[in-house]
Amino acid sequence: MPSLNPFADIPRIMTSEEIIEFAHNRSLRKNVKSSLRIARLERTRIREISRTQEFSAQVKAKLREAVESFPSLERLHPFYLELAEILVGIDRLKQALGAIFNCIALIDRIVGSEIVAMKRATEPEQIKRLRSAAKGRVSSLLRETSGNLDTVIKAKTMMASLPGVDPNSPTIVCAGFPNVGKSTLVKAVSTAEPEIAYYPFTTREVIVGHMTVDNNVIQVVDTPGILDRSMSKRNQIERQAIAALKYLANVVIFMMDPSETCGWPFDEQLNLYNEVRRMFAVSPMIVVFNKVDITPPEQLAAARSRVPGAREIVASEGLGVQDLMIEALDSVDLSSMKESVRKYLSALPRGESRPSDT
Ligand SMILES: Nc1nc2c(ncn2[C@@H]2O[C@H](COP(=O)(O)OP(=O)(O)OP(=O)(O)O)[C@@H](O)[C@H]2O)c(=O)[nH]1
Ligand SMILES: [Mg+2]
Repeated sequence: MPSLNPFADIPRIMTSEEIIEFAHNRSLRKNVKSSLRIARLERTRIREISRTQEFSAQVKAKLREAVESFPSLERLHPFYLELAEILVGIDRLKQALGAIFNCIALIDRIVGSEIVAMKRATEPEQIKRLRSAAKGRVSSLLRETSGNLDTVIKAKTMMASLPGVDPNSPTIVCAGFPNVGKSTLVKAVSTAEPEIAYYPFTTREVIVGHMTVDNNVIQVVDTPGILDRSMSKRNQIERQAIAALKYLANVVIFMMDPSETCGWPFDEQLNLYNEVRRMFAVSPMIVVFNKVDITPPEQLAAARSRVPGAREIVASEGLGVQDLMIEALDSVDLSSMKESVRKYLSALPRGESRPSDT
């Protein structure tokens, strides 16, 4: 099955030096049979022109492949487009792809003029020099564009490592401050295998897990923690979480840690909650207090008065998780599946052996 990530199936893109070496080797393999009755000058001419043409054709094919195998930015799902912007920069990427494509016509011009000269040459040595010159000029052009190829290679590598998302599956996105227990929840209910740790910034990329219920696939998305600061100060990792909220979420589970053992005061978490609510007013949002097992009662009471109606869970023990997920499904209008989801969640073993995608 092709991957849901449009970058996952792009063939490997070669660097400038790799293309030069590849095309050079291919051109030397080109053995042109010509009758020994033809004079040495003509035999040399036929062989050297043919090798020059082969070198040029191989270089152009590799450049064209780099550009054409790259997913069309115009048709990209907005989540991937935003991630390409965050991780590489769309303008830089477009400029790199355009520059690589322009090289193809330049190569035709360079090689065309050298071949004209080869056709007119009167000495075998002169023809060989002209082939060498053609190869040298094309190689210089490739080296000049090596930064563009490196940009496209880097973009491909970074984008290919992103999770596959199905835009047609209902999607629950879990977000909040770092270390509040987002991954613990996503891991408990889905196939995702995020790392869980006692320190913040454990999750550094968007992770997609699945709940398969009655042949329906629901995506459950774990995100990196976001801090309470202006958008322009947010780093690449936080901006990936924002992109998931913006482009993937049918419903958001916004998780807060009233115990503050995450390392940040409740007030700051509340500021982020209010910002996320404002930014994504269209998505239904469920606010949840996690770690209520270790929250002192007076601290919990204060939190309740600041955010009335927040759900309370202990993600690490599975307490309150079923009802939370059912409410999330209600919000994405999958309420008809409620009973099946309840059964699915009840059947899940705690901890070690959970369903996997493979
Ligand atoms: N006491 C208690 N600890 C919890 C609970 N849920 C999670 N934890 C712990 O909190 C710590 C952080 O959990 P994670 O799931 O990694 O938190 P996260 O929000 O994904 O963190 P980042 O990826 O760094 O943003 C881990 O040590 C968990 O074991 C809970 O309900 N109660
Ligand atoms: Mg995490």
